[in-house]
Amino acid sequence: MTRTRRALVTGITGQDGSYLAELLLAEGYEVFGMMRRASTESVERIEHLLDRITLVQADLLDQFSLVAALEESQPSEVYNLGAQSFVPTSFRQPVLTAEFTAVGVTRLLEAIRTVDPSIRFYQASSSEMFGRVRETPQTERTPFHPRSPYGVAKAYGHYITVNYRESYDLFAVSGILFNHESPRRGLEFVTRKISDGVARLKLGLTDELSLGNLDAKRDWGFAGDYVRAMWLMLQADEPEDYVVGTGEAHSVRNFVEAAFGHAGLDPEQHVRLDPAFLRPAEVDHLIADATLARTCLGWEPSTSFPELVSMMVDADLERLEHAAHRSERAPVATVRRAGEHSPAFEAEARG
Ligand code: NAP
Ligand code: G4F
Repeated sequence: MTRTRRALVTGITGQDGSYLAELLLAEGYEVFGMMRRASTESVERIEHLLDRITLVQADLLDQFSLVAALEESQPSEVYNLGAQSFVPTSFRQPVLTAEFTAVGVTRLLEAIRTVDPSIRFYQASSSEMFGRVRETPQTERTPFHPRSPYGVAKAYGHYITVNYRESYDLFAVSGILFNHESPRRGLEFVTRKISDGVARLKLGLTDELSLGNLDAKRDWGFAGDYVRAMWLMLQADEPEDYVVGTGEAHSVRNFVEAAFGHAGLDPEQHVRLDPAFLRPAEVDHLIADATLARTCLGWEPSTSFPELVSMMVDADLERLEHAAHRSERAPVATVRRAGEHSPAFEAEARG
């Protein structure tokens, strides 16, 4: 009799955690999700899965809680998606970002080494590590030049994963994933901020959308496609790191035009440039060469850029219309974060 495979997912409450949990359940896994303690639970993205997954309380800051989470769940696969993942916050809280996003990886790898070194480990590395890019497009061999404390922390997490693979023979791999989005994306990330803003404009809930650098280019895909790449990486015969992206780049301006166009709105009339949303150092242009993932894993993205934009705008329209019908106030995407508006930050942004 074959035993049900078990997976432990850190960051289960996040965008990717929710899609990965769905995929693992569909593949027949018993899914354990690691959640940190909070005074109010943030299970919105996994509410529909709560009767099919087991939540384990632990924190990437706490070594013993990680050991206990592994002992409790006894997984054969661990997906480390937990991180402080918002780049502007990493400029505001660089030390905490390093604790979660960098050293947290070592804590988890140490816990695996202690509890069960046969566990297969996936690390959520990021295209943000390429930063000021050394070549275009970026592959697994492109050198890193991170441009934010987040990117630096991810580079540490990436190399410690490689190091534990080489030192201790762990099946530990990194997926260098380019930006991936969905209707479940956090409201502060630019794509969701735009789709939410467009929906609010369309419904007459606001009359402007404030943004920063419209010239930055990203290789944007659909998160649902990308979690499949994570899973495929842990099913491979040999541990290997992979770049995952669509191979197409679009500017923030392109995203704005597509989203406004989809809703029949004119960006010229509503988009306001606010220097407070510029960053101390920017990543200008990311584009993936995912040849290795295509050839070795058979991975392909299934969602085009226009499909992604339409999906996100439609979902936000539906959500806000539904909320209006229930006479509820929906969360506002354009909340001003204290850190993005400090005098020093704004002065630097204005040059
Ligand atoms: P996300 O929506 O921001 O989710 C991050 C998750 O990490 C949340 O579940 C959060 O829990 C959890 N977390 C934060 N600090 C933690 C701690 N100290 N202990 C335990 N859990 C903690 O991010 P995502 O978009 O799903 O991304 C998943 C991972 O992929 C992240 O590591 C991100 O850096 C990386 N990545 C993302 C992209 C992308 O485009 N989305 C691209 C490349 C790499 P709470 O709910 O408690 O806050
Ligand atoms: O949506 P963003 O905040 O994502 P960013 O910085 O590319 O990071 C995301 O992708 C990484 C993968 O490369 C992940 F590792 C990371 O965890 C995260 O998921 O910003 C995208 C671009 C930036 O160039 C930013 O300057 O959009 C530009 N932008 C312009 N106006 C804005 C805004 N970004 C935000 N968040 N808000 C704005 O108003």
